[in-house]
Amino acid sequence: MKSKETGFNSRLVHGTGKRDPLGSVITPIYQTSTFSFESAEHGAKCFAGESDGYIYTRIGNPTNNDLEKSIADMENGFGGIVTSSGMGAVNTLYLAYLGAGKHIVSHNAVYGPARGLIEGTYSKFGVESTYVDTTEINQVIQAIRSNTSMIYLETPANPTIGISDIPAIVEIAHQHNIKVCVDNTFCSPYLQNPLDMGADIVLHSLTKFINGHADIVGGALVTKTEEDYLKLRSMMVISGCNMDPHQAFLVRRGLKTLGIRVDRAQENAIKVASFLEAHPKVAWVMYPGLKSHPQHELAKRLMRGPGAMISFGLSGGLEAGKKLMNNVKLCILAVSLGGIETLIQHPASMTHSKLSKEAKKQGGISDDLVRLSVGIEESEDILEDLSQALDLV
Ligand code: LCS
Repeated sequence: MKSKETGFNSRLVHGTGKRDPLGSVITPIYQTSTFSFESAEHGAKCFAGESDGYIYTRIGNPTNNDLEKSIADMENGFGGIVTSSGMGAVNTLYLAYLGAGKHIVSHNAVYGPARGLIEGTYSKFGVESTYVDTTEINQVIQAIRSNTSMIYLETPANPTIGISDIPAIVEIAHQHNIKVCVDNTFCSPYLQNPLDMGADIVLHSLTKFINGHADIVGGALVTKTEEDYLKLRSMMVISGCNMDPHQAFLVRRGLKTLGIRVDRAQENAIKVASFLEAHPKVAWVMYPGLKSHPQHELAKRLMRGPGAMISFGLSGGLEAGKKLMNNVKLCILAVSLGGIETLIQHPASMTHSKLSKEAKKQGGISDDLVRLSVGIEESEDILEDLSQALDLV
């Protein structure tokens, strides 16, 4: 294990410092479903229960474990678990901590399917939920019940970019023995470490900034304690939410450049947000780096930078937004985020389309909301593209 004193980017590149026994600089892809018991460390034949080596890839795989250790290290956690997708991580978490009669409190603007899974599926098994604006601490306090077992935050939230006060919510939650999980996808561990603020579990869609190249889907959970780690790992294994080793290899490769990618995308995003805020056809912009963001000061306290995600609305509303999205040339009209290319999308009809009208309204997912995931292209090119598309609105 590399010392925590080593800088973030060095730890990203060198990982946990454990080298492959054959000297491969890059952790190889162990593309196998099963492992010979004979090859376990003992050097002799052994049977399940006697083996301390790898057994079966759903249970554990060296390529996956290398990624898990690196992500846990980035989040200053006890241990990490990688999953088939971000939603695989969400489902593993819910399965492990929720059950009939249990209650979850969450942000009304979390990633749509993370809410949809509770309201559409877990509710059938007796799980109760309350969705509030977790950027307002009083709403969180009022939502807590005697059977609340988890507070699930997403900050900044998708797609409203609202910021929740992690340390303040953790303090209240822990007084009631409630676990706090934070979806840290929008920041990545480069910009925010929720476990250091007291959260119990951190969740990531690795599909986004951590992999960063829009070529896989994946998820991760990192825990502060061994107890939570074992609980989540056994649930991931039994529910079959495991990652494939080839997927893990690609994510590990992407992770190495997380710092420089986020630095560059964020540099661009700061310019894009200022450009949009000053544009006469833009009605509003939500970006943590702007003084106009309602939680600008809180963002500066929790995050090491404002990130690369921006939401905005045009004065001409939905129709104007559609024209803008149909006329961009460099930016790509697509869902997902956190990759090297700038993506633009319309949450109300795309990522959050399955939510009820009422849930969208409650969560502030307005029809005019356009979401930008700023990439690492030349900032001048992104600005020029948005400018020419806005001229056509
Ligand atoms: N958490 C957040 C904050 C997300 O944005 C997403 C996906 C997930 C979890 C789920 O991860 P996945 O299973 O897709 O790896 N967000 C998407 C989005 O905004 N556009 O497309 C997917």
